[in-house]
Amino acid sequence: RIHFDWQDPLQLNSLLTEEERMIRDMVHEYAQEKLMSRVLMANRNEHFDREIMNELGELGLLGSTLPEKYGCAGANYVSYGLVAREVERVDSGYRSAMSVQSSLVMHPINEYGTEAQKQKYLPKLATGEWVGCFGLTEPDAGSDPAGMKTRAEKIDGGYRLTGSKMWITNSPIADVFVVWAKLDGVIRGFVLEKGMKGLSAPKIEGKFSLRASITGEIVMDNVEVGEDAIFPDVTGLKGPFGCLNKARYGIAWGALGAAEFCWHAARQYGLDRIQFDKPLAGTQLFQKKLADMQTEISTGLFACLQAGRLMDQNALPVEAISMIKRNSCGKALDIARISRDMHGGNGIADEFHVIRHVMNLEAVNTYEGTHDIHALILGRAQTSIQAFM
Ligand code: TGC
Ligand code: FAD
Repeated sequence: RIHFDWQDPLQLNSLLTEEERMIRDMVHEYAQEKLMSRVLMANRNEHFDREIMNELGELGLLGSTLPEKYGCAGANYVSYGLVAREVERVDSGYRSAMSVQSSLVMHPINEYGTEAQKQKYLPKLATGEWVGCFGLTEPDAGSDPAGMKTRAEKIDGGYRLTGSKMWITNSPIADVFVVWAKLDGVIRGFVLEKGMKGLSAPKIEGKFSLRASITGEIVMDNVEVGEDAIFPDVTGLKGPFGCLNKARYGIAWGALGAAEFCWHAARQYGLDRIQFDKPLAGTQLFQKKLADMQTEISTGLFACLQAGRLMDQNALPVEAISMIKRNSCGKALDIARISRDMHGGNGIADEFHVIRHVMNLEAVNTYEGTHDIHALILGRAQTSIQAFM
């Protein structure tokens, strides 16, 4: 009889290269040793430890898919996904910090920036010396970013930006701000820097989700930038969406990492906890829930792996990214909620970590396109009828 590995039933591990496994194992060790030990108090006190960015940089995990000539690791997208899974196994907020820096700040600079912009920003973002943020969402434009009100106007020698962005990961500690604004009615990308006159990034307090990640606004009150601050060649929504594609792909892997934590925790809890003179894991209802978790996570990871292989060949349609982002986030949230229930009263105590994943996954299911928005993207793709409006 062939051995059944309950943790990897479909042998995903066998489809990874030696290098991919090495990167995964290195990040697993780092995340379990250095992140897991911090996360309880970070979440309780709503605190992001800035030092984590330097640690991620040292391990080559910031902008890891970008070219080595800018100080990046030049890894593939499957590795990027495996990294997201290991970091998010600990906390979605830590994965958020990493994926914003990598996919939403370094990726657009590399993809749309001038050589001078690349040389100026990428090496320092790669080491974590600088932290970046990405401003697309506004108080009145979330799912519909085309409705943004932030404006750029041409002035002598540059541009003047006015407007505000809302719900921006990393903004209060950011050195570099990639922001999207309308110039003569067309969406354009700009790189702003901390300390510019009129630029501020107040922290949003009182989040009950992603408390170990820092989130804020970006307020631009007549911020003047030079000609060198604009991305010269990208116009329209395809600019920001090109970044979201990479981030959504990483989230699809990451959310399943959080789900795996919740699944394994429920299994162990069920083996340890005796009620009615037997372990909870010996009841039919408990086992059915564990089987459902195992099935959803294992099949979901295969979808992510296939997406990663296609992305590495530049052959992944963006609609497929919507499918895996939506599937992973929705399933992970369900799994975390069920695991919380399987922990009984202990399930609401932060020492057991599951309630933190539940709260985090609420936001993960919302940001980078909500669960329903991705359904509408897929609905449009198969009917040719757009149902947004
Ligand atoms: P639509 O007409 O569909 O498209 C407008 C233009 O954009 C192009 N496009 C894409 N390009 C590249 N990749 C994609 N995925 C693209 N999707 C669309 C499209 O081809 C078109 O180009 P062109 O040249 O023809 O003009 O635009 P729409 O206004 O109808 O869009 C509707 C919708 C719902 C699909 C879109 O607005 C959407 O995805 N909304 C969700 C918004 C969102 O995801 N926001 C994320 C903010 S960032 C964030 O949450 C970071 S959290 C990070 C963390 O902490 O981890
Ligand atoms: P809305 O768009 O107002 O949606 C509210 C509800 O209405 C949702 O259920 C949605 O699915 C539904 N809905 C909307 N339109 C339709 C429709 N046409 N048909 C049916 N249902 C619809 N943004 C950034 O730019 N940068 C960041 O770094 C960033 N980080 C974030 C971090 C956190 C912790 C959070 C919570 C958000 C972050 N966001 C960021 C913003 C995030 O992308 C938005 O919250 C998200 O896109 C949804 O927008 P909204 O909150 O305005 O909700």
